[in-house]
Amino acid sequence: MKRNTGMLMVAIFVCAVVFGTWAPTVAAADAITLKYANFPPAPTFPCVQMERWKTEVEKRTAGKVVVQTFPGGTLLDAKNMIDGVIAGTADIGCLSMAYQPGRFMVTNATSLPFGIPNAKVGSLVLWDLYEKYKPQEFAGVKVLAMFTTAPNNIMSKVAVKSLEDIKGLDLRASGGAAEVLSAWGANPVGMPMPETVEALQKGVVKGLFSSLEVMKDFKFAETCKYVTMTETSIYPFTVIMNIKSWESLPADVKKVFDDLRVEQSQWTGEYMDNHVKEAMEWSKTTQKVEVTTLSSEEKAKWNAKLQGLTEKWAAEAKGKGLAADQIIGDIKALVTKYSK
Ligand code: DTR
Repeated sequence: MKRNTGMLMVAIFVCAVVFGTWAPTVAAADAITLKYANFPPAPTFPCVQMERWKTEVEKRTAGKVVVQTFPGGTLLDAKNMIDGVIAGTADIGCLSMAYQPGRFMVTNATSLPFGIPNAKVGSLVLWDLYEKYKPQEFAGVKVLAMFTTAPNNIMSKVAVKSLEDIKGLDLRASGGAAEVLSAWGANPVGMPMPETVEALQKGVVKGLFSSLEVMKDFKFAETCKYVTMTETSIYPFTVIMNIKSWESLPADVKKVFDDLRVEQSQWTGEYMDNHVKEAMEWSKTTQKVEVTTLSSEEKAKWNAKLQGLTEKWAAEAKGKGLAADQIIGDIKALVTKYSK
């Protein structure tokens, strides 16, 4: 009996390896262990992309690198992410630039209303922008990926069908998205995404402005029964690595990480776009969420309110010595290029 069981186990193992259903990544005794911090809960997209990166890295380095992941702010939270990575609390961290807009001026320019149609395009635009400018905001870290959310829409407890409806409405948003809400007359309330769950429950906010996959991932569809499609702006994200941890890596591992940068950025954009569709199907069918699409007449009124935002960002950026007009021109050209 014992012998049969043993034989069976061996047979299963051989089949799994031969047919590729299980690739053993046996960590070498002297494997390099890297701590990867993330701020939102495990099922959300920043953590899904983190697990995908871990899997790819462990596979492509054949166990030479082991990535320990820390979702849910267990190692670093949203606001101390970059400083924690610079200090070495984590080797790698996932950062939402919108939570410190003044610190990440260049990359946050992508959150202006430039009509980025989806997360795939947003991610490719953001990556190219980063590559061209190598902004000072990331001077102390190695950048491993850049990606954006899908466009932001309004999720709320009350129906929003006109500018009248949004006037004075307390909606959660950060960075560029908060500026958009202000321009529409809403009252933006800034806080990192994980805090929004409680804020909605307690009635501190009446809804939020974000990409729509959160309707499912944070179960916002249970409280926010209305979605207003604005498809206005995105949130930029990056994955950064402590510079000393990066420099201590052997050349072959560095190559694996470098080769993954654009691939991972695009993968995340595509994952996000597909997941938004899935989350909205779920929200409509199981949660009876009502979706409002603004008429083109109404949308024109909303768009008109946003005209000053880019100039406002440009004035601030110029004050910081940045080539604001060139950055804006590049983003617009990249959006056109990748939207084709
Ligand atoms: N709405 C932005 C970005 C964002 C979109 N989905 C998620 C999921 C988990 C964390 C952040 C986000 C924000 O609130 O930061």
